[in-house]
Amino acid sequence: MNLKLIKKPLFMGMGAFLLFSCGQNTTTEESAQIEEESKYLSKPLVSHIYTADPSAHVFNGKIYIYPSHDVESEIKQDDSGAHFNMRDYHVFSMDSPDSEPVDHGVILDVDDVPWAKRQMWAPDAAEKDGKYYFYFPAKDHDDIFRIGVAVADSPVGPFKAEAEPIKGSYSMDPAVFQDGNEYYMYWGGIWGGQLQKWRTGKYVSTGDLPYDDEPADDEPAIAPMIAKMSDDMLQFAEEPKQVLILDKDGSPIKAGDHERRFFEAAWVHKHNGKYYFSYSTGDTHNIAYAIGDSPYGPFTYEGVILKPVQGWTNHHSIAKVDDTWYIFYHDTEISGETHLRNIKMAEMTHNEDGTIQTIDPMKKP
Ligand code: FUB
Repeated sequence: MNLKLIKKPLFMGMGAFLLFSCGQNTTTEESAQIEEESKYLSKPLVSHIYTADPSAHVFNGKIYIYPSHDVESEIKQDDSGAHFNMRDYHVFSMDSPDSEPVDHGVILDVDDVPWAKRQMWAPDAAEKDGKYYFYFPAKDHDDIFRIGVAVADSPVGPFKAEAEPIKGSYSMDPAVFQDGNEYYMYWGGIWGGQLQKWRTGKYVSTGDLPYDDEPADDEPAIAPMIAKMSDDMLQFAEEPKQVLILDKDGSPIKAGDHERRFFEAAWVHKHNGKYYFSYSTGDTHNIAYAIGDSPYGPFTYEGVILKPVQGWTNHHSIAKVDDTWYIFYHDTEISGETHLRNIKMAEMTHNEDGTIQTIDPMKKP
């Protein structure tokens, strides 16, 4: 995340338009209310705490959402997202897409993770043989992002963290995808997520700015990572590999192509035998997607699933509930502050040809 580039609120000009278009009988206050009510596609799912980066899964017929827990802290905003200074996680369940989410409370705190120091960022969870695995990134005591795992007998915890992060893990935004009996972790994020500092296979930081270690604009963009999980779900079962995102002509998307290159927030879902790799484009604020024939890719860039939300970050997950696909995402409707977000959900539709209909989060259907 680049926090210098905090986006201006979207649709700033819309109020003026409504004032003119609502006619003489509409007061300024009423117009403002109409604007407020009409500008978001969905309403916040949770409002008693700030929540972001929702990873949703259906376990035993129920929806479980594992979000980040945004908090105000004394840490100043910087270019690496230091003020996203989260320290614990809650889990939420929903009986159906229309029901109110139930908060099951704190499932993991930074103080319960020996290797972690700060910044509990976007997590994910998986179920295998009746056990639940909660994957989370945090900065270690050297301020390097690692990915940890905590285990529970129930989707709502209590989760017990392993004493060490996953061996060979780095960067952030883990997402675990189940394909039959196999589980794969995707991860990574550039700038504040540090992925660009691992280009040599080791952590190398040549400057203070998050973009100092990026490739040149005409070089291939930094790729997200994948590794199959071990049988016990606690380690990688193989050397991590890069996930290639290609243009339609088969060439890798370039680092300078900010509209389409991978930034953070990897997610994979499978539909009609195809694998869909979706991700945030970061400073251009879209959730984009690419399609492939294997969990390893390569994936060919296809388009945008979710247009920019209100707030700098855009981060999502995708889950099928009964026969309907949903996208879970966040914005800053409640706080107006980029680091104090609230989770939302909306229906998502695959077209007959396998493409996905673009969703505008700032527009009522
Ligand atoms: O919530 C902290 C970070 O913001 C996440 O890890 C990123 O994906 C972005 O949403």
